[in-house]
Amino acid sequence: MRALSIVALLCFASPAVAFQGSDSCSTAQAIAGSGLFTFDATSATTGAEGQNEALCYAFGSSTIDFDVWYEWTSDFTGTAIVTSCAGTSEDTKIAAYPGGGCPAPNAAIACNDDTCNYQSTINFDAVAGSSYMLQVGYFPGTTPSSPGSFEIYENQPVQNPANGHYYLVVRETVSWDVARATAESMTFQGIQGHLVTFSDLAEDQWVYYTMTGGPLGNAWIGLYQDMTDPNYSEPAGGWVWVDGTPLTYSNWYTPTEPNNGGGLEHYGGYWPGDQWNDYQIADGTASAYVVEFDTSSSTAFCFGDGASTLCPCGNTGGAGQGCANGTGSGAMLVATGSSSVALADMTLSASGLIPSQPGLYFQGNNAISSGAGIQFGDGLRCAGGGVVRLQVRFASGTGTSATTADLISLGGVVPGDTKRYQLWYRDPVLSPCGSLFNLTNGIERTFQP
Ligand SMILES: [Ca+2]
Ligand SMILES: [Ca+2]
Ligand SMILES: [Ca+2]
Ligand SMILES: [Ca+2]
Repeated sequence: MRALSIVALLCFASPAVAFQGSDSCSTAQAIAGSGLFTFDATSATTGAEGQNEALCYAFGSSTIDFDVWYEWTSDFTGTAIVTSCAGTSEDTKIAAYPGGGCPAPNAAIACNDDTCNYQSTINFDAVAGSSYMLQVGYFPGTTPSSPGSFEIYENQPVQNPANGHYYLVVRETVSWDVARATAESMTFQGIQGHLVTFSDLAEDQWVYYTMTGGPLGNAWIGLYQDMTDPNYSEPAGGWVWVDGTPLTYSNWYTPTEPNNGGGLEHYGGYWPGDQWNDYQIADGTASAYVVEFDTSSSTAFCFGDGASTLCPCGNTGGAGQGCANGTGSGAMLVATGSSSVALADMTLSASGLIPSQPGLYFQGNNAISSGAGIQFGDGLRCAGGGVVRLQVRFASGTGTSATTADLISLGGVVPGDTKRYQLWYRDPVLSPCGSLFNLTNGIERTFQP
């Protein structure tokens, strides 16, 4: 009985057979939630509503031929994407209106003709439980020849498994400076966004081809020409990334770009085919932009520099270091790798240690004394509370060491955690205060999925 009822439920819920759209908005097909929905306009007529919307104007016409209608109820509050990009090879046009029956004139909240080849993608702000009228039809003069499908989903950042960063495509035609400002006003999991920046071809291609399941088309990226840069020259000099990422990799459309067309092209974006063009700032062919959310960086804290908690015997270390050890200066701890729990590629490393001596890398939940630390041995104890011993490592002959273990697993780190780290190391001969051990500065990091 149980197996039968699950099968029955699956059949009933399958949108591939259940929905084809209604020829008239007055009898719009009710659909709900995210998923794939079919449309069949092969016997549809062109209705009276939604035929003169300013938002629908494209290639000299606002009409949507052979339209079929749905009333869609959202199950999320966020940006709804409705797209036919993967669902048909025909020349569609899609519009959305407030729910509750046939729309009034000029009530469209989104409309699109071509996003990916001749197929269409719209996005609009949806509220859970609210309904919206969706009009799926054809570019004027095009005759439907077969049924197709469209997908509805919430636009959320997607994680790149290679670097742990999250990326979001916003389908909106805005100028480059508006795209940049909007990207930088967004946050995801506590991390500020920025227009996408590329470190290498792999990241570039993942964004263009993989993250949305198909070629992205023309879209802004976080590249611009800094006319105050000493290397500025037209057309190729002075290009920089918005976030200060070094421009070590470029992917201009060859051989013609950048060409500073019209003398005004100083903003970077994709051209079809995963290559870049220099555009004017308000070039209307860039119909999307890509936002990137890096993983969080680490923050160093609790220094033996005499500015806060004093070192135990006046053994002040240098800037950014722990208290001075037998070498005469302090040891410094840094973290590398991402703060992605899934990637688990974080490494701690230290320099300025006593050569060949052991040290214990450890994790704490808290920053002691609000991050100022307390005196402990020859140094300051910065991390405490729920201490986890991570790994013992011996320093090299030049006083450096690094972890080799999976710190995420050892530390029981889950997304959203903030952890503090420190290295406690031996100083057996020239220990300035005589306790024979010392510590580095602390490192604090907040983790993402
Ligand atoms: Ca189209
Ligand atoms: Ca990047
Ligand atoms: Ca230029
Ligand atoms: Ca150009």
